[in-house]
Amino acid sequence: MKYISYFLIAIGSALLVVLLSLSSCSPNHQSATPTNQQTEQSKVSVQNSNHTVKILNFKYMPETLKIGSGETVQFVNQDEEPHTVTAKDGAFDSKALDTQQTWTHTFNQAGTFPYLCSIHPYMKGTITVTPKRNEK
Ligand SMILES: [Cu+2]
Repeated sequence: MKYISYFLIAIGSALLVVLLSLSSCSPNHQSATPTNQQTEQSKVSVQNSNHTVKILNFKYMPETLKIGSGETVQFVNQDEEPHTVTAKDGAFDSKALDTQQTWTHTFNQAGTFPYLCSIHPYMKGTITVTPKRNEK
């Protein structure tokens, strides 16, 4: 009787080892996202994003954002649906962002930049970029 239980334990642990090694061999699903190109930065001062726009419940939050030129905005998709951040004039396009995916863009030019989600075009937002004091 003693030997049988040892035997069973041995079989059990062997099975466990096999299962563990199988699960660790599962293909990795990491999406290979190409690094986002940012508009060429003339300044070295800005590295981190200065502002964050959340995308939640099919809305950009905040919908309108005022920033200084040279500043960076990080967009975070917190919906279960994919969304994009696409300039109306085509100046920038995040392409589809999956859940929790982020996209950052540096706005070096002053102006008003309306954007929308190319998947859900009723989603709209605006970035207003004001020139820096020491500019021109
Ligand atoms: Cu969308």
